[in-house]
Amino acid sequence: KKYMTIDGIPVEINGEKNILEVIRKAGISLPTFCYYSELSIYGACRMCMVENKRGSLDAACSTPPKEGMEIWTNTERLRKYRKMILELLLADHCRDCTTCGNSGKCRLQELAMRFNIEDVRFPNGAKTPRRDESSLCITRDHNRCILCGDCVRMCNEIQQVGAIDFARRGAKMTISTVFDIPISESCCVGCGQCAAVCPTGAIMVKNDCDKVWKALDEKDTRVSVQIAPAVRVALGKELGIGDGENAMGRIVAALRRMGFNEVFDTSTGADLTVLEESAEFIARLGEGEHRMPLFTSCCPAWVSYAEKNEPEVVENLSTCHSPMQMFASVIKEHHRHSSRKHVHVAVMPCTAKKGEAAREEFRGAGGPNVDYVITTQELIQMIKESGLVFSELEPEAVDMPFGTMSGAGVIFGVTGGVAEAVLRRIISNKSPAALQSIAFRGVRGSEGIKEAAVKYGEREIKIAVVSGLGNAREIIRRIKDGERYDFVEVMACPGGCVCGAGQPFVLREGRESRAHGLYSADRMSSIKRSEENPLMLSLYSGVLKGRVHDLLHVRYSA
Ligand code: HC1
Ligand code: SF4
Repeated sequence: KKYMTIDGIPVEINGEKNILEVIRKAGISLPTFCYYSELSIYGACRMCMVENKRGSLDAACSTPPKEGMEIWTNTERLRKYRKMILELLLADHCRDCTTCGNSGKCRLQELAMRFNIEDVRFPNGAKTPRRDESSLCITRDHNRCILCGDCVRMCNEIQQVGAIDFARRGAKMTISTVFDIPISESCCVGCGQCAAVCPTGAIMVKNDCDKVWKALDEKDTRVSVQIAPAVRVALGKELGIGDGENAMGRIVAALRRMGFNEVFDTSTGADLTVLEESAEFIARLGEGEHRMPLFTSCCPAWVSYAEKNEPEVVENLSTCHSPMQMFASVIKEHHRHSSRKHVHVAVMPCTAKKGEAAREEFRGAGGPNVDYVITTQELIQMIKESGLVFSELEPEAVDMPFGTMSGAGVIFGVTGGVAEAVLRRIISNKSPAALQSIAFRGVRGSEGIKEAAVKYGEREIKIAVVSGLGNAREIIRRIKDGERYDFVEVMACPGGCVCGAGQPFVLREGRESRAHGLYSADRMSSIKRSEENPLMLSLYSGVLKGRVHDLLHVRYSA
């Protein structure tokens, strides 16, 4: 065993890449702006400096631990140093905390409080406000940027989209799109992962709460809402329950108290997607190798990525609407002849869904099928604004007649869930043991690329499950190099929708409890397979009769 000494206490070194991880393991919350274990080390913010026994300073994030090393994390010199960094950052910052959408979640604000910054000794040199509101998914404000580079590394290393980068030098340095064009005109796909890691309010999720309140305030308007699978397991930390705990019943109760007239579960739409996508998959298998693989298309950031960067795969995208859009088509059709105005809202873990809702393909005669998308974070804000004490709400069920869903629809929210749901549908053995064996074929788990093989008749179906757009790029490279897959599930956010950028941010460890929350919801569900959802039959013989293609399918083109 190897040990180093932190503030006079020996701490074991156990494979940690840097002393920051050893220090945090020892229970000391060393401050950082630019360190994420999943991103490369940038070492720019210098907040994690520690003093070594020779009296010099090292950045903990970029110093590997060594046997016998002695460091101090909280000396007079370090406290002064950290305060100075914070003051310099604040000197160049707009400091409009009370009206900033990130107030209460901002790390600069948190550390300024923690280090008791009561005054800034330097003149305020904040840049003139320069906002980019062009995207439907994210907003950017250069005035709040501290140049930590977290967004740049997320977009370039994990998502491999490359929409933003550092530009200019010295005091003029900024984060920019190519030629500083509006972000909506860049190759950005709206995944929002840059906003998820931004420690300040420089990149935030677009906020549409006011539009939803306005609809709720209109006297004669029917406002219906659907709740995505992943939302139910992510409200925890912010609303006083455990992260990963299934809060669906309480969310339904909260939405009703806010004034929503009808409350539904997107998992019902997911059951429709499973039925349509399984049929499409089997039909394509019959058409031969050249039609494979089938790529899922329920993740809008992935669809946008394929359209912008991988046009050759676009014709292999499933023609199925996403569950959100399938459900919206059904509910809008259901109320089409009513004289009452109908506004449909979707609560999603995802920022890119705001862009999906606005696509031409998903407009009906009276406008978009989903009028507004709000993220989990916006839902939390609306619950807080309502004054509802979430943890004290009594859980309620969603509304009929669209109120049944299967466990297969619920697990859509975690990476591998779509593939598992489709397998449940197509495999002929419907025994509980077969269900179990699908779960252990390799589709579960938080790895970015998973592979599974399943027998279908005489044929072996090869499946890839991918989360994170960088991994999607890797799978496409493998396919171009001759690797054969039949079905590829892609979710743009690492871990799937449970880690969507619209959710309260969690580090890698948090993903497990959210995934676990959805798998237990599936276990508790009395309907396990989409085709066993009794609602499906009545939809196909009712609202969808003769309209399946029109209401549930779309042709994407590059
Ligand atoms: Fe998702 Fe989906 S699972 S895309 O991740 O297919 O956002 O939760 O709602 O539409 O069901 C997101 C989640 C969500 C759709 C479904
Ligand atoms: Fe990059 Fe996604 Fe942010 Fe767009 S939303 S800049 S693609 S990380």
